Amino acid sequence: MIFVALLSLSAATAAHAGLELGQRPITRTEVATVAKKQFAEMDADKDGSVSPDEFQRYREVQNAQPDQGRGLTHIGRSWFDKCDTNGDGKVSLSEAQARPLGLFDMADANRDGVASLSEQSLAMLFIK
Ligand SMILES: [Ca+2]
Ligand SMILES: [Ca+2]
Repeated sequence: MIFVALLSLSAATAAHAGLELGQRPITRTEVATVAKKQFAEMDADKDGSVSPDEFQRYREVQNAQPDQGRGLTHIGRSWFDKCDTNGDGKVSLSEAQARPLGLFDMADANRDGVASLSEQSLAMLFIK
């Protein structure tokens, strides 16, 4: 049990680090995949939505890790409120993906599905 938890934690950390802005080109598919993985980690009871409690627990685990990724898929304190766009008190997978994908689309100025390093450096002025 603990081993599995540790495994999924290190995977989460790698995923966060991988989508750090300004390191390398990022694809739209990657953003969707990372957001989906984070969602699955947060949805502890696997009922297909993240409740405020599940979000809180995820944040506690995340805060215990020293090096947190920033950027498109960063899960910050206001993540829940920003993602719950229909205001039903839970975050669905599509809501969880909509935000990072929206940020990605903003960065991907030429709409080729890849945020190049120069596109990201522009986007960093707006995101954060
Ligand atoms: Ca849930
Ligand atoms: Ca919702």
